[in-house]
Amino acid sequence: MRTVALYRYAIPVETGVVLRHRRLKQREGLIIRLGENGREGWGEIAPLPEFSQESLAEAESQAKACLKAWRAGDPCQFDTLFPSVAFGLSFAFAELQGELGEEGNYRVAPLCYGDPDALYHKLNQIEGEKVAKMKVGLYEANRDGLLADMFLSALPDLMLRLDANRAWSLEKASQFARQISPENRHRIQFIEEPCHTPALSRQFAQTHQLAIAWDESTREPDFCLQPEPNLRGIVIKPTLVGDFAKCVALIQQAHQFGLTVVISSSIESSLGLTQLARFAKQYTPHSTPGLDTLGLMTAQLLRSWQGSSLPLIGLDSDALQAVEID
Ligand code: OSB
Ligand code: MG
Repeated sequence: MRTVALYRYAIPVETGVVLRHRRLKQREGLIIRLGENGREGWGEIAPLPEFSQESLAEAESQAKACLKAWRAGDPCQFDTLFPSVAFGLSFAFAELQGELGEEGNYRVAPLCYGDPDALYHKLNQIEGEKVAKMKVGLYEANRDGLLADMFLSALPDLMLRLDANRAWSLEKASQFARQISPENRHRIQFIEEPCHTPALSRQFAQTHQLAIAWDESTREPDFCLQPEPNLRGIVIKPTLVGDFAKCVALIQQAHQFGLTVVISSSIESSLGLTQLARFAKQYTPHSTPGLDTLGLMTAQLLRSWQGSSLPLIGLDSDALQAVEID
């Protein structure tokens, strides 16, 4: 017999979490539970405002229809679903079928904001590859460049990932690049989407001999992954990309081209984040995932992230409400 359950959650986030044009007050999403033959599979469906095309209400009605159909014995066609729904359902199936490993990659690339001392302490707690991530493009490009160069000079074993989210013109990107000392350049692992368009990002990378990575580009309808000069890797956010098999295919293609793949967060709750850590352990074991977003939340949901002391919301909490499916 097949059983299904659906829950809606809302978790307050730390003040000041800004997504593109809006300030996030709480993270909202859905949790699904599938049961069959004494086994369970859980999944999270949480469209990210400003990033996902679908709303939570749209995702919810699609999820309900899928859950009903599956309970009645029908298979699920992921390629017709919203990415967030495909992610949540397919990861729940993967758990149910034992296809998602138990062990997770909980190493993080800590997000750094401007205080080298704070980063120094975080990095000293990290074993293995010391890699941090810095958002750029929000302030003056010269300032971003000076700051990145300072981090690299202060911490000689630091590798830095930068993320510009397509914020720069070629001129702004060049201002940034000119602040990076030649001897520090090779420790910039990559800059995610430096310029307004992929073509400008390519031109920038070529001119300044800096490595880049695709993030937004991987989700464009006509995206076709190709090896190219200065392209070091791709970022995969499964909530925005889609189902398990689709993500695996993209990873395998990237690995064939020798590219680094970073499994990354769309600010899921700890339930989704721990699944992403397990997915990363399984398919990108040599790459530090981009999952350092639990700190934006005030609580964890149902499952605990290794080492986190945030309170855990259980099924009995008001923050989690059962949704009728029929
Ligand atoms: O800009 O890559 C982004 C999270 C949500 C939405 C967009 C982004 C992010 C992150 C996640 O940066 C953390 C990471 O990728 O390291
Ligand atoms: Mg990015």
